[in-house]
Amino acid sequence: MIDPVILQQGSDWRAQAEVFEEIFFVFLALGTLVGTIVVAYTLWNVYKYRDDGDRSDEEFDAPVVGELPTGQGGPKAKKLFLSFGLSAIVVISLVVYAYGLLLYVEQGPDTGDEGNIEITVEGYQYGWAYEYPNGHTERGELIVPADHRINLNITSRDVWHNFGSSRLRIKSDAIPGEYSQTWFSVSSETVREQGGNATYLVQCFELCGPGHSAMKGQITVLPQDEWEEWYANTGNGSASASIRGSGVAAPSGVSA
Ligand SMILES: [Cu+2]
Repeated sequence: MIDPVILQQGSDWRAQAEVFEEIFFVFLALGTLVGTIVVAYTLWNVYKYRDDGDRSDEEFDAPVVGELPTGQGGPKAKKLFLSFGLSAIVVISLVVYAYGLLLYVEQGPDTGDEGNIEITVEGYQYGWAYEYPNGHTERGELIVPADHRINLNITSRDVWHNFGSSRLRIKSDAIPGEYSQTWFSVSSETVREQGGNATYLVQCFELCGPGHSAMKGQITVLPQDEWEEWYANTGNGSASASIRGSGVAAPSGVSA
């Protein structure tokens, strides 16, 4: 059922969380650098042009409102255009860079649609229901395999909700009669690091009624083989009951 080549590709994808962390770090680093330069330059000028009582008023070349400071043969204007040019380069580069990454976040990795798992998420007052491609439904806990792109089609049964998981950096509206899309992917390394199954808290991010704060769920990511075993048994209900909360696959042959 699952192509091993796709699995291989899975480890090269970038999760949304990684992308957002990179954007955050780049903006923080650049902001700190530019801020340090601007503040240092300002303080240096404050010191350099301080009033030490030596200068008479006649020598003072005050700036004139509405005029570019070109009166002194150009050096001041050069400085103005240099700082304006540098700022423009920094801002334009950041816009292009962030826009490119956000397009990736929006579209997700190109998997040729093979191996992707489509899940329908339905919010209701107060909880989450999930429907798998084989028609199996779960409440509260979404169980998915590592190294796959999980596509979520999110909707609502009653009022506006918002499906999100902070650690996965995903968040999408759940609106009655409409479907919004998002995706996520957790690598098998992450699952291994977290001791065999990775769990992520799901919360509602749209005030939807008195039970809003209790509208929680969980995403559980299992290793490929464990998930397949679990999924193969979802038709009869027994495996589903045994895995809930434990994150451990039911022993094979337990059904029948
Ligand atoms: Cu809600």
